[in-house]
Amino acid sequence: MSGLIIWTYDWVPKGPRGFVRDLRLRWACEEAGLPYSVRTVPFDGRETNHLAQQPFGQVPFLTDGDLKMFESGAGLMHLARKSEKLMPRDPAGEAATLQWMFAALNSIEMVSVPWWFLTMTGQPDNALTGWMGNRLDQLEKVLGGRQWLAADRFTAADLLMADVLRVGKVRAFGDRPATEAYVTRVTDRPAFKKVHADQMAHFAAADAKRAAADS
Ligand SMILES: N[C@@H](CCC(=O)N[C@@H](CS)C(=O)NCC(=O)O)C(=O)O
Repeated sequence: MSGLIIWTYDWVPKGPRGFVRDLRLRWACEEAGLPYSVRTVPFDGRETNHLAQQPFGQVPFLTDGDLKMFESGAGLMHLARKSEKLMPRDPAGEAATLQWMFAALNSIEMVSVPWWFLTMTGQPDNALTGWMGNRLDQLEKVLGGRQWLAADRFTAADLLMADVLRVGKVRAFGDRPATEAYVTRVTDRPAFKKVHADQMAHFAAADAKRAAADS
């Protein structure tokens, strides 16, 4: 298969629309001006139907010619290597970008996703609330002193961090003005708006296809 292909589900329920992580890869391609296409695997039967591409039955995964990758963070690193717009080429800028990409996934999302899950399942004051608050407070201090996480300009680290932080429940948890301004700044970028609309349109088209098949 030639060219960059971002794989996502053919359909998802309304709740996760706009947040399915193929958006991270679409967004990076748009920022970098990398041509890509989007293809799908079935949502129904995901537990078993594409384990060769993504061993947990999830999306996204990426193909680039003969190369195949799963994990949105790994896919983002792959794209960041292709474009200086996503990651500076000087060693210090690259190191700063990589460390903040890992921080987004391994220090913030690692807490925020289980915390979000517990709050969504009727446990707003759960065992992770203190941990979550601490992490967000620490990040608020960082973001109070800078516009961007790395290299004094937008990088893939901001794309990933803002994507982790833009979840409604996370934004509404406490008052952190620097973080809120940061999320707004990053998600105001035209590339984000485009890929968000594209993902919503993708799943709306899937609804229409399902409705036509049922009628
Ligand atoms: N760590 C993975 C997480 C992927 C993930 O959670 N994907 C969600 C969609 S955003 C999914 O496929 N959920 C369906 C499932 O887990 O069955 C990554 O960043 O790629």
